[in-house]
Amino acid sequence: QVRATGHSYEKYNDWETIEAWTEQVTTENPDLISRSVIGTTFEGRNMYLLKVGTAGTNKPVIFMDCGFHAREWISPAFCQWFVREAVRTYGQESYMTELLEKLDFYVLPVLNVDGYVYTWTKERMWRKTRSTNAGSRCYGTDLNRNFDAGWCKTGASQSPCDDTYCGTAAESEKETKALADFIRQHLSSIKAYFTIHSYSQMLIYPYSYDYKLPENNAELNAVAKAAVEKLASLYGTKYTYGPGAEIIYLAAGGSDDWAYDQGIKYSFTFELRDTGRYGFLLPESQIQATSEETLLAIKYLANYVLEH
Ligand code: ING
Ligand code: ZN
Repeated sequence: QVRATGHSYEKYNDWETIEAWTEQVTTENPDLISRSVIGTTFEGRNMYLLKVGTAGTNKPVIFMDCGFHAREWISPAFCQWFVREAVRTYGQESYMTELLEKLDFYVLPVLNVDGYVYTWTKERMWRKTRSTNAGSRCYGTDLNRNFDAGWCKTGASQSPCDDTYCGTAAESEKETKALADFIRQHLSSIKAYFTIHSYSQMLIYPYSYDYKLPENNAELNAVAKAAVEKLASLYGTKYTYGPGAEIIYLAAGGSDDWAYDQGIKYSFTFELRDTGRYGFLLPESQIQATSEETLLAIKYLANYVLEH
């Protein structure tokens, strides 16, 4: 058995440590967690997915991913924190217990594994994947510009050397394809989609590829407002919320817009702490507070989805 030696929920963990942790946390909590591999990355690493919830058939599902962008280290740290809090508080805290009995969380701790490894070994501010681009010396595609949602129409680059390069086609990246395939295969049970990024303290919902509003805009606005109020209740951290095109920028090919257009009516992008003082280099001393406040918003949203 592989041991996650050196793993800490209050530190940023390298990929080897996170990979070992996925195995250990699964082995130690067999009644609540199962692990699968939904695909492999460009460089051949496994893409792990943890299913978190009590046994049961036909349970509704909430899908959550972390680590789209390599340098946003607080994101994988939050996914790990979330899984630990789920198993730690199950049977102790009524809200979490009820959630885990009534639904399953699918948690993908790191989507862009190759990029994440690269930020640890070579270049801390790397964002994209590490795939090669024909006819260019530059590497990588922006996974959050690679989904089939107004693909590459706006707020994305067609140049492989840019940070927002959209790829040669929608789902050209193995990581995008594996995630999209999994979601398509589980569409009938997935009730909500959460994707965790940093930074800017925002709760974003569709659309980002166009100024049009989602059909349930009024509902999403009210739910987002309540979720950021929950989040702020712990440490006063202020979030803005709204449709991506309005509150951040026009950007086509994002996973939240794609998931929404697949029929997942509760689709949110979180931009965690901070607002720029440390930016992507958020100190490890803030992992606990960031994760605890975010957990409140996620639990609120999960409960809302369960009741609607
Ligand atoms: N921000 C997101 C990005 O991919 C975003 C913002 C959200 C764009 C949803 C499109 C859709 O640019 C970060 N920090 O990555
Ligand atoms: Zn991001």
